[in-house]
Amino acid sequence: MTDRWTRLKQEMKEAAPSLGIDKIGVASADPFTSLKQVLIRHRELGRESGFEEPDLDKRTNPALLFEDPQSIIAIAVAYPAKLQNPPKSEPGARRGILSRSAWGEDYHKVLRDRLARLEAWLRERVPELCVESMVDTGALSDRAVAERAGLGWSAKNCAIISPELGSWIYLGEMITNLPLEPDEPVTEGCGSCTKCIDACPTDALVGPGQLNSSRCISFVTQSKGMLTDEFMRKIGNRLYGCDTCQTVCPENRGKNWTHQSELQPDPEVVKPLLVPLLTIGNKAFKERYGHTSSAWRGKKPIQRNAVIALGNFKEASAVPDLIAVLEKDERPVLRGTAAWALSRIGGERAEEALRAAAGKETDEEALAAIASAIERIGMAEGEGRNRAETGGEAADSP
Ligand code: B12
Ligand code: SF4
Ligand code: SF4
Repeated sequence: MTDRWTRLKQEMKEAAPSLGIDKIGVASADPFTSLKQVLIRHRELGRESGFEEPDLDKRTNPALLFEDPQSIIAIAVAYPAKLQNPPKSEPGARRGILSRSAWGEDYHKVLRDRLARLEAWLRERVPELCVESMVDTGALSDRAVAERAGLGWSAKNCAIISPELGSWIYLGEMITNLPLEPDEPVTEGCGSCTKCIDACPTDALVGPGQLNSSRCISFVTQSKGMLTDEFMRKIGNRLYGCDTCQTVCPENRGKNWTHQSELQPDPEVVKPLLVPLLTIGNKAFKERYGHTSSAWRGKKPIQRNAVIALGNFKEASAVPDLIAVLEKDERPVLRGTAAWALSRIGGERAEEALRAAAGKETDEEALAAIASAIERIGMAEGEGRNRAETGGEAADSP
């Protein structure tokens, strides 16, 4: 005879689509002992991003987060990978791109909603239910929980890849007092493929499933300071996040999930014109981006990345706009980055503006960026190249 908990688990999985959940699995709430060793080593090697929960005991021991935990229910919600009728990025109208994880409504909100629906569904059947739900910002490793619950395998690009859904999935979980039988981890894996490691623009994937976060473009786009020349070149036209190690993945071929209405993108928001972003006000930024997961670091990193993208496109028509940033923006990081972009585009007007700015700039870091920009522009001219006429490199356009 199937017992109450086996039946409940079965019914819960059957109910998943009606709760807006694409896959559900159950993990034991035992400590994540081997993960703890991995996280200790990860920290020792300086590979953390700083966005993780710092307490490694809490990260790996559900009993420190919940009294007498009996199981963890892991959920996955699938998101789209393709834009319908994407607006063209072309000379005079260059565009940047937000990573797919920032398309549509902020996934934290969407997954919290799904976890709340699941909790209500469970409570109707088990009134004594206790849960602690989390998405991304919770203490647990969402990927480690998902892997243990059989949602997918832990892949070489670090993502959890579901055999049915691919890696375009958000993860969340709920620690519970329900003694549900754990699922088995999936048996599929990456095999001999290394496409993601080979494609990573900064060699941030230092081994299978091992990321040096400080080199990951996703992290770099979310940082707030002045970037190095190497990172500015490699960002391409990414405004937030990076999808390269997932777009090249054969497991994602043909996968584009369009059934979650809140997660569908507005192409003009996720592939926006770059020039208007340079001067977007706080109110307009909040209206356009406030509902997406890209807004959590504020508008400054996105604006800095827009300046970089124009430089990478060598978009000569944007020179006056970039000069305005160089001369008038209140933020030294934006002024310094504009100097870099102008030097990448080149031309007399850019050079004149840089020389004038060098005489007026008072911030040390911005001044150093202007000095390097003047040097770079001089060198480019010495080589006799008209850089303003060469086409720029773009990345990750869907
Ligand atoms: C910090 C963080 C980042 C950092 C660092 C990412 C990283 N890989 O460590 C930065 C800002 C770079 C980042 C980027 C991205 N992130 Co992020 N991020 C997180 C966060 C908050 C913590 C991750 C973490 O602790 N990493 C430390 C590593 C060491 O542990 P882990 O990946 O959690 O666990 C794995 C390893 O320990 C490994 N492992 C275990 N034992 C062993 C043993 C060996 C020998 C090895 C090699 C590995 C290994 O297996 C575990 C399970 O996969 C999670 C949310 C959460 N609370 O967990 C989201 C999360 C991982 N991010 C997510 C997403 C979507 C992204 C991006 C795709 C966003 C984008 N488009 O730009 C990129 C992908 C970059 C990448 N290749 O990983 C999703 C992943 C969904 C999925 N399908 O896997 C998560 C789960 C958020 C969510 N709730 O949906 N992220
Ligand atoms: S998100 Fe981009 S930079 Fe980071 S590991 Fe993947 S491909 Fe490399
Ligand atoms: S690209 Fe290949 S190695 Fe990388 S995650 Fe996909 S299947 Fe695994």
